[in-house]
Amino acid sequence: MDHTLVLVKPDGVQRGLVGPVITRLEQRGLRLVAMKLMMISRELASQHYGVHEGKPFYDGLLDYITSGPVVVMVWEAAGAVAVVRKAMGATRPAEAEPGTIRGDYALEVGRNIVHGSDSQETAAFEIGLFFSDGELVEWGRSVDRWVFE
Ligand code: ABT
Ligand code: MG
Repeated sequence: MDHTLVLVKPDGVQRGLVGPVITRLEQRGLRLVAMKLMMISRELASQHYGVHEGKPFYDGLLDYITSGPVVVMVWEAAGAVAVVRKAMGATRPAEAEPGTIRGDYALEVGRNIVHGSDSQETAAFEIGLFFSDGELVEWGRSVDRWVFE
């Protein structure tokens, strides 16, 4: 099944939104396969946001993502990348639909609570940045047959 990397960013952790983010993804039916709380180093941040290097918002983006602890997770489902992107809502929270994480909890692009990988290739790259293979837990839930076809 497909995997995607989800971060609860420093603002989400500071605001006590780790629980709500996890609850939404859990209740949707995705399966959690890895999770940790950590500080992101400037080095790791520059790898994670390497595609944005040179853009005007790049330095501020690194300041933001390294400004406090984050919760990093890998979630599993068929089509996990797209499912999570939709659940997060638009990058600019002012444009995010109500009912999405950003649409319910955020207002500004530089305080948008969560990150989710934007393609399967990006997901594989980002998961490799944050986790070793041995940290991904393969497990089943008794409810899986009622969630996954
Ligand atoms: P991330 O989950 O952080 O990657 O956000 P998302 O994939 O929704 O948006 P992208 B396009 O990857 O932007 C990465 C971060 O850069 C910030 N940003 C982006 C700006 O501040 N101004 C901009 O004009 C753009 C395009 C917002 C994104 N996340 N944060 N913080
Ligand atoms: Mg992105």
